[in-house]
Amino acid sequence: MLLVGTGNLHKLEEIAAILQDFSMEAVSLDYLPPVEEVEETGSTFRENAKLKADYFSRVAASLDPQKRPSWVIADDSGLCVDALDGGPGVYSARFAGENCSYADNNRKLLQTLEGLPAGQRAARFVCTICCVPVLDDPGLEPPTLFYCEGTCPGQIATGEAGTGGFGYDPIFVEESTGKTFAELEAEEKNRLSHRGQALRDFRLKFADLCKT
Ligand code: ITT
Repeated sequence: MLLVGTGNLHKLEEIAAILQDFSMEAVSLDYLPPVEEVEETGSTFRENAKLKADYFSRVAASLDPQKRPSWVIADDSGLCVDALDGGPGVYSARFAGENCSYADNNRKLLQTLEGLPAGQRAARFVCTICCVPVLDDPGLEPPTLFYCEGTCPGQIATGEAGTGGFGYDPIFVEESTGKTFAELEAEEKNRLSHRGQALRDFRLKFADLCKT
């Protein structure tokens, strides 16, 4: 069983769709006893993804062995804008302040880039998945941990367009389609997105690991 360690229901929905026909049953955080919110103190996507995956793996290890998931994945992701030297990056969720809404973040980003010409609005979405085994599994020594990454290039629009997706999707114009992520069908976003790429990478690496 694979535990998908995210408290973000939009991410969960995308991950569930991409892992639909995965070789292992996938469960969400609802499967665990109530968990705390993990403090994302890392300065990179990898560090934060590992913090989350390690924490959920420890909680999962406390479950009855018959009910214990054997693997955990956690996703740390964000939007990196060239004109902001890669920001907001790992601070994407709280760009406009602690407990801000997606709309606050979008407004703040549009305002920050106001007046910047098209050629200088380049950005990319990044997703890092950290996959860890649930600790104290005697069959896995030493613990195998691996990372999967996906990057999706585009531009920050000058206004919002589209109603799909979540977060920065209405203001992120994906490079190959010229549409915002919020204008794409969910399947198309998953085919092109940072998260879709990272999860396809995960599937390959996981399948390889299972072979050895
Ligand atoms: P978990 O840590 O529980 O997974 P979170 O929302 O806090 O949920 P992150 O710390 O990884 O997750 O922050 C990711 C933020 O980056 C997210 O809140 C959005 O603002 C943005 N983001 C990531 N992927 C996105 C996507 O596909 N579309 C739009 N915005 C995205």
